[in-house]
Amino acid sequence: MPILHGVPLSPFVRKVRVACAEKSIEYENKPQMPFGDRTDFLPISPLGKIPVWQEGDFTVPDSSVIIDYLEQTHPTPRLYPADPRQRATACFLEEYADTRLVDALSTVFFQRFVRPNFFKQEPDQELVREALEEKVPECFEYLTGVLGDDDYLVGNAFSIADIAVSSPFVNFKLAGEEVDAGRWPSVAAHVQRCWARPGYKAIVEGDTSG
Ligand SMILES: N[C@@H](CCC(=O)N[C@@H](CS)C(=O)NCC(=O)O)C(=O)O
Repeated sequence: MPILHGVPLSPFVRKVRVACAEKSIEYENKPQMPFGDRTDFLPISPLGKIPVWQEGDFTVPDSSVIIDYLEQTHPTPRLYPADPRQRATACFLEEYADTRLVDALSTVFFQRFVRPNFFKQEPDQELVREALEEKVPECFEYLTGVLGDDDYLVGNAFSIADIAVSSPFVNFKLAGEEVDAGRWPSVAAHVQRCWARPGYKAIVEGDTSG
């Protein structure tokens, strides 16, 4: 059986878990931590990051690369739009989510959840303030514009873009935050719509059950 290396709470590991749930791919999870001594892990993850996907001797790191690989090996249901322009848009939105959105949402998660629980350190409140007051609103305004009146981000069909965008909101929730539905109603509804999908629902419930 394939192995997914990486702690489940990572937004990048969760992307792969959701993709596997959508495609009904079975795997074993090995909860590799993303910090501390990773010497033994470096041979299969040259950047030292999680996740890594393993099938026997074959290993591949990086959530985006892994899901693209799984799309080739398990084409249905498709997670990438068939139309080349829509596919390009979906891949860019995945990149936006993996960088700008994860930075905004995971900063709050790291300060409020990881630092106290794993490092016995107090959160840096200035970093939390900057994220919540500056980075997060900028992201939510952008996503509001992309969504328009649609249910999903690209071609109004669930895709890799929706997986990548909705995943770090689980970490935001673990940090005690949620989208202000009064200010960004379409973003709030989009996250809930993604989380309600079969397979994704159990993942969110498991990750937030404490
Ligand atoms: N582009 C990578 C990013 C993965 C990533 O940054 N993972 C974090 C954990 S959430 C990590 O392993 N960080 C450890 C490090 O940067 O040294 C992907 O999509 O898989």
